Amino acid sequence: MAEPRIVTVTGAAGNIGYALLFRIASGQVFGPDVPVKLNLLEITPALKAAEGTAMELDDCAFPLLKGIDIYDDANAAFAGTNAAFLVGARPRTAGMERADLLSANGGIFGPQGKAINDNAADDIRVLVVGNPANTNALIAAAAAPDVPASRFTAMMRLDHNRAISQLGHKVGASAADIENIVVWGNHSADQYPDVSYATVAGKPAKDLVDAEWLSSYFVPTVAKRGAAIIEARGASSAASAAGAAIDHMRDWVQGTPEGQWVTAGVASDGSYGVPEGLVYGFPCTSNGGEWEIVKGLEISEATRAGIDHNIAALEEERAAVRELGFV
Ligand code: NAX
Repeated sequence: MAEPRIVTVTGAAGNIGYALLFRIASGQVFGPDVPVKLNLLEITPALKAAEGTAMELDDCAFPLLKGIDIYDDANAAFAGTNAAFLVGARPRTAGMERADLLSANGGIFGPQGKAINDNAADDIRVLVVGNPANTNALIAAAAAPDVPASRFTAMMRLDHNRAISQLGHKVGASAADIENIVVWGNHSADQYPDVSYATVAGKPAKDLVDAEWLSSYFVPTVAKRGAAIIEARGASSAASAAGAAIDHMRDWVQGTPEGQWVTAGVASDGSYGVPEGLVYGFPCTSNGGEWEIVKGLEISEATRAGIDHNIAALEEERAAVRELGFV
């Protein structure tokens, strides 16, 4: 059997952590032949709750799970880590200014980036889930100068999956029939879900839906789905977020299917006019363990406006955290 992969999950005692850890332990990221060891990172007051989750992981007797350790120290939690899911973050509370939110998260993702830089394995892959995910990934990457920026990614896959489902419901197709949708930009209400290149059972999606439905229903429904879930459940997306995190890391490690792309938040190389370095939702393929931005797509006027709107939003966030000294 292969050597165990060390997987660190931050915010392990939280909602998403509870939905995520069991799926990692069952082999859904690295495959059915690769054992895993889990490192759970939490803040000190949540260590006991993390212990409870670890007890339940134990009780599943997963054949691939080779150990669980719980930490409140980032350097220890990232020692030898091959894959990191950065889920724990400071949520926005009533009356909190945006600068305070960015500052509080910079205080989490900066030190975690440095701990990854100093302790993780050379093949470290990082997925930032905690919001504001794109900018938190930027902060973590900036604190890790010895790790290629391409190894720090942000989760746009939940938005991507939501877009697939909404299109599927509209045209009466299953998710498996839908390919090459993309959600450009930021994991926020600014995002631009785009069916320009999507196909449904091989047919162009654009021919199956009208522009009015796209602009007045599809785009806002996908972009505001997180709020709709909170309203319905009384709690934010957890299992679907964990599912998307699994999809992202699995495709990164094992590759995307031939001829298909997915959405990943990756550091821009300047493609589509997105300023270099911004962590931005792009159509991506993964081959040999590296994300690659799909190049050369024809960009419509509507898509251009969506891309530009997200550039402005993420530039603003970058300027704010630059002012705070995080990047
Ligand atoms: P919870 O509040 O249930 O859990 C968060 C956990 O993080 C808590 O147990 C807390 O103790 C821990 N934590 C806080 N600071 C930490 C630190 N410095 N080190 C380690 N652990 C720390 O939130 P949950 O519902 O699990 O959501 C987690 C994050 O995911 C939030 O920021 C949320 O906004 C974000 N989301 C991102 C999504 C995406 O698509 N990118 C979608 C789902 C979700 O909204």
